[in-house]
This record gives sequence, structure tokens and C-alpha cells, in this order.
Amino acid sequence: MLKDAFSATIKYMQIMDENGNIDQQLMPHDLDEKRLVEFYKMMNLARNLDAKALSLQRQGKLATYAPLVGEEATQIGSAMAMGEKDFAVPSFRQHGVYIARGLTLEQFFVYWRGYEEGASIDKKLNMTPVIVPVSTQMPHAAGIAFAKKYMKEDSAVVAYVGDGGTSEGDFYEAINFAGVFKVPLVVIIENNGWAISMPRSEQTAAATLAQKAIAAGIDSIQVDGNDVLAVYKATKDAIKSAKEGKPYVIECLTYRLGMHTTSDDPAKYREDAEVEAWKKRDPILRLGNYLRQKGLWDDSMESSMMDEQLRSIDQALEKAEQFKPNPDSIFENVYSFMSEALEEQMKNADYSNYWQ
Ligand SMILES: Cc1ncc(C[n+]2csc(CCOP(=O)(O)OP(=O)(O)O)c2C)c(N)n1
Ligand SMILES: [Mg+2]
Repeated sequence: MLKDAFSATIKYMQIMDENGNIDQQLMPHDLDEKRLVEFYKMMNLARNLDAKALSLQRQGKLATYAPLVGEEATQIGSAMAMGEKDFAVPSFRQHGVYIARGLTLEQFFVYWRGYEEGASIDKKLNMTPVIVPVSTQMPHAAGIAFAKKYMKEDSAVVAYVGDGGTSEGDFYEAINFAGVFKVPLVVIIENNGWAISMPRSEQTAAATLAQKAIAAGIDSIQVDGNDVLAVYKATKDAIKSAKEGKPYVIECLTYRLGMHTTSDDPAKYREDAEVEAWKKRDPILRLGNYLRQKGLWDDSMESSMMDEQLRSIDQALEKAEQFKPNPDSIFENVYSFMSEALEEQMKNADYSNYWQ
């Protein structure tokens, strides 16, 4: 006998196409015009902040930085679908998620100027700091989700991982755990086409990254990651499902328009034509065109938004540049307690040349 033991399909969702046409049946009912304008402004703020960070890094005023440009819809659409009590576990490129969830621009700059104080995130914001080791945030996210369930909190965990990150053991372990223990975990795969110089096509032979969830027995979907409406709806639905004991994986198809980090030069390994093709699918232009067609946006609103955002970015930077950490902090937060050896070192440390 030979019969099908199991079969599955992966659905793809897009709500707003590249010409601004909306699939009305899928349009989320809770999105009014005001909210769409908020999405647009937040996506722009993320891009403006990103451009500033890149320019500061080039002036030697910021540490190595991973730009988000092109990935705004994936980050803002998912972050805006979360409630205050939900918990975000970003990786290292999700600056849009941080600011959409309330991290101040000043703290963003403090962190990327190299001060760990920037990583000490207000507990009320419910999110972990930047995590650079690829995919190591995933078991943490599954563990936090387990705690949310155990404590019976009305909260889902939304974790972010790159296309490359889905090849790591940590990714599989996390989704396997989530499936077994039915924890409220939503995984956003931010598939931006590249893992440094490794294209998605060479990353895995799997046809979609969403289908990796099937092996863990959890539901998944692939969405147009440059369509903020599709990302929003998928995340909102997934959070609801996760809270009901059904974790979820969402693969967002987007594109890294910039370099991997400021220490990378993508011209060495990818064609300009590919980048140009994706620029035509710019998530901000797409929503902007729609808002203009609907009479919800115009040139004067655009220029006052830009002025306001650039001003607030400059003001935050000014404050962040004045930040002076307490040198003792290099000894703190290494362990949950201070060991005798560390205490001794702290006592004997000489900071007299620290600020020179
Ligand atoms: C465990 C580990 N291996 C390797 C690296 C070096 N590294 C940093 S980012 C990266 C690629 C990540 O690609 P992806 O998951 O697609 O995320 P993206 O950078 O595209 O946002 C690699 C290999 C690392 N930080 N951690
Ligand atoms: Mg990637």
C-alpha cells in the first residue's frame, strides 16, 4: 500500500498590490484612514532614522550598523499589529519595530553609539534588546512565550528572524518547542533575500521558508512583506491564534535595499538590476500612492512630516551625544550578582583618563 500520509499547502497573502489596488475581502476592518496615515508616518520615521544612522556611521559617530531600508512594511506592519502587553523579540535590523513600540530615538542613538545603557529597555515596552548572534533570540522567544502561558498572561511573543536565521538549529528548536507546548509564539521571518552575501536561493532547497513550520506542526503563511496591510493582518490573526494555543510562522517576502551592515559592500556580490527592480516595489511609495489617490495625503503634508521627523531625529541625536555612561557600568550586569573578583576590580579601576 502506498498512500498520502500527510499533505499541506502554504498560502500567500497580498492585500494592496503594487498599483495600490486593494483586495477588499481581506482588508482588516479595524484599519481606518487615521491608522493608515499613522502607518505611513511610522514607516517614514524608520527610514529617516535609518538614513541618519548610516550617515553618522560614515562620519565615525556610530558603531557598525545594519540598515533596514526596504523592510519598513514588514517591521511596522507587524509591530503595529501587536498590543502593549504582547512582547517583541527583535534581532539586529528591526529598528522599525523598536521605535514603533515606543523606544525613544535618543535611546536608539545611545545604543548604536556603542553604549550598553541603550540596551537597557524600559520593562513597560515589553521587548528584548538588540541580539546579534543569528537566531539565538529564537529559543529565548519560545521560553518567554512559555512563561506567558505559565503565568496565564494575555500576551503573545512576536519574534523576528532573517531568512538566513531559519537555517540555524535554534530556529527549529524554538518552533518545535512552540508546537509541542502550544505556547503563544508568532515568528516573523523577515526574508529580505540575502544573508550577508548568501542569496536566498542558495540558503535552502525549501520552496518557501514558511513551510519549515509544517515539520514543527504549526501553522504558517507567506505574505508580501512590502505590503504593510498584509503584514498587519497576518500578524494580528497570528497573535490571536497564538493566544489560543496555536503558534504561528509568517514569512514576509521583502528585500534588503541597502548593505548587510556598514562593513559590507553588496556591489561585490549582487546585480544592480535586482536592486532596481525591488526599488519599484518600495513599501513606502506603495502606501503613499494609495493615500494620495484617496485624498488622504498631499505634498504639503509630506513636507511638514519630513521637517518634523528630521527635527525630532536631530534633537534626539543631540541629547544622545551628551550621554556619558558611568564607567562602573562595565562591571555591572555581567552576572545577576557581583562576584568578589569583579568587586575588587571595580574598586581598583582608575578612570582618570576615561574621557580623554
Ligand atoms: C551564530 C552567528 N553566525 C554568524 C553570524 C554572522 N552573521 C551576522 S548576520 C548574518 C546573516 C544573517 O542573515 P539573515 O538571517 O537573513 O538576516 P539579515 O541580516 O538579512 O537581516 C551572519 C551570518 C552571527 N552574527 N551569528
Ligand atoms: Mg536576510
